[in-house]
Amino acid sequence: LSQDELKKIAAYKAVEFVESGMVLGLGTGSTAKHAVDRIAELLRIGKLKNIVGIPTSSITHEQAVSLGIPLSDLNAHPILDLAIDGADEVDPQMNLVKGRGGSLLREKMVETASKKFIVIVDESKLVSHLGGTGLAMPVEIVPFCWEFTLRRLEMLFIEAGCVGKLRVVRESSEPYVTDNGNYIIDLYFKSDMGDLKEASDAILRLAGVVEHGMFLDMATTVIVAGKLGVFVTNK
Ligand code: DER
Repeated sequence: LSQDELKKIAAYKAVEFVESGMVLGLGTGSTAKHAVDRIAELLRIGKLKNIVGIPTSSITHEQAVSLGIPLSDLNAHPILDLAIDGADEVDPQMNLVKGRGGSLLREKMVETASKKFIVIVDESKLVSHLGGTGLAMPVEIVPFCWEFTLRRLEMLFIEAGCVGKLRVVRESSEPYVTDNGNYIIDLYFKSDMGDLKEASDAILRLAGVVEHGMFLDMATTVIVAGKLGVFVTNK
């Protein structure tokens, strides 16, 4: 089974937990895309009814519009029944790194507003601890004096050999701009970044930081698709 087939299996399993009448957070990324496709298919054949989708990015918004999924937003629906989304890393405590697709702010807003949050991954996303070597930890920052903020982020984790890189649009030096008009700094660690909650608080205390890609204690279910099958783990 290819990685994309595993992603599809995890996504379809998650959609089994969707009930008619739900207000749903629609995730972003190649795994969540399968879930949005599946929800639209079940709506089309009448197996699901009265679903309202709350997209976590403009790209998911466009996908849902093209598939005819009724959409709304957090202003109209400040509490959601369920959110389904992918992740870049999942640790044994179900803490996540998200944001390599650049949508971490709206994802975190939607997913913290959801009663339940199902994470869908293929087994390649499972890690022993977050922020492992070579894996980016995204931080959304304001564009104003971004180098100043990048340096301050590096200084926070100087013992962990942290290096920050401004995310640019593929094969260019143009800064990547999020749906919210912000930049993203990807942090790379040479050694363990330490206590995740402390790291999270330290990052968020920096003026100029908008949000980071650690989703701590948020997932209520993780669905992993791998060579041996698909596994559902509840918090
Ligand atoms: O950017 C994001 O947060 C995405 O959800 C990402 O974490 C997962 O993307 P993938 O399903 O394409 O691997």
